[in-house]
Formats: sequence, C-alpha cells, structure tokens
Amino acid sequence: MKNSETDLVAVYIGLGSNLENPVLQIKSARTAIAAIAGVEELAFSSLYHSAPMGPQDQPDYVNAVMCIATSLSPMELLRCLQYIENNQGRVRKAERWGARTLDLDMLIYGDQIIELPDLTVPHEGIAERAFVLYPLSEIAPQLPVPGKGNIADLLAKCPMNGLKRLD
Ligand code: A4P
Ligand code: MG
Repeated sequence: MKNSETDLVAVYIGLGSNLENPVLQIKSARTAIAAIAGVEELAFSSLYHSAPMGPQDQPDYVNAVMCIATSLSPMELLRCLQYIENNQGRVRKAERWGARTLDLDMLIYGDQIIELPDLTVPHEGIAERAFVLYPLSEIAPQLPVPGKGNIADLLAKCPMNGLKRLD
C-alpha cells in the first residue's frame, strides 16, 4: 500500500476541537499537518462552529477540513495524525464521542476504500455529519466519496444542524 514519492494522493482530513482554545488548536494542527515530511497542503476550509454530536454535556466544537497531497501510505499518515493529536494534549477516555483538544479524522484517501482493524476510509460518519460535509464541499464541491456517492448528493440529504461558518 506504500506509494512511491512521485505517486501523490489527495487526502481529506477532518479537524475538530472543543477544549482549550479550539480555534488555536485547529490552526496549530493545520501547521503541524503541513509540516509532515511527504505532505503538502492543497486547501483548507473555513472554520465552522457546531453543536456536539454525542454527549451533550460538553462544549460546542470548532470543525474544519483540510486537503493535502501526500506520498505517505494510509497507515503512515494515520500514525502521524495520531502523533499530532497526542502532541496537542489529546486524552483518550472511555466515553465515546467525549470532549477533546483535537480530533483528526482521515475522511478520504484518494479513491480508496480501506477496511483495516485501525482504519476505515472513507471515515464511517462522513455521509451524515454536517460538520464534515459542509466544510468538505466548500473546498471540493464535485468530490466523489468512494462507495457513498458524490458530495453534492450527500449534502442535499444532510441538515445543517445549527452549523455556522466562523470566518
Ligand atoms: N480509526 C478508524 N478509521 C479512522 C479514520 N478514518 N480516521 C480509528 C481516524 N481514525 C480512524 O479514534 C478511535 C480509533 O478510530 C482510532 O484508534 C483509529 O485507529 P479516536 O480518535 O481515538 O477516538 P474518537 O475520535 O473518539 O472515536 P470516533 O468513534 O472515531 O469518533 P469520531 O467519529 O471521530 O467523532 N461533534 C462535533 N460537533 N464535531 C466533532 O468533530 N467529533 C466527535 C468524534 C464526536 N462529536 C463531535 C465531533
Ligand atoms: Mg476520531
């Protein structure tokens, strides 16, 4: 699954934060992702304010989507993203979908459908989440989502759920 250096793949990453200055967390993560060897930033969406999906006793989130070109394999990239999450103070707790300083989800990796124990791509919730689909369509309005249809059709079926653009 490893790509040669000339074999660049377009990858979309979802960024989310609802603890310890979320806007700053997202901006720091953008810088850290762009600095990974073998990664080049292609596009970055606006920042969005969203109500929490999951437990409601947690702060609202800031979300965004980034597009990169990369020579890294999916698992190599996942490990880099997890390193950045940990580096920005991410603490994994038992509660599902709880508050976090930083969440980096690999939404789409080229045209690949990946089913590994540690990695599902396209990301499981991609088709139902306004905080993913709206920023994604802002930077890639024609994008096919492998196995799920095109972004415009998914968007048409997804209520905004109070999502607000911040900038
Ligand atoms: N994993 C599998 N596929 C992927 C992928 N495509 N990208 C595995 C990243 N990771 C992937 O993730 C759990 C495991 O998923 C990892 O070990 C990885 O190998 P995690 O980051 O440790 O835990 P998590 O993020 O809490 O779990 P989960 O179920 O992935 O949650 P989500 O789907 O990331 O949702 N509300 C709003 N408004 N905005 C948000 O951004 N985010 C979440 C988390 C909940 N509510 C939210 C938001
Ligand atoms: Mg996650």
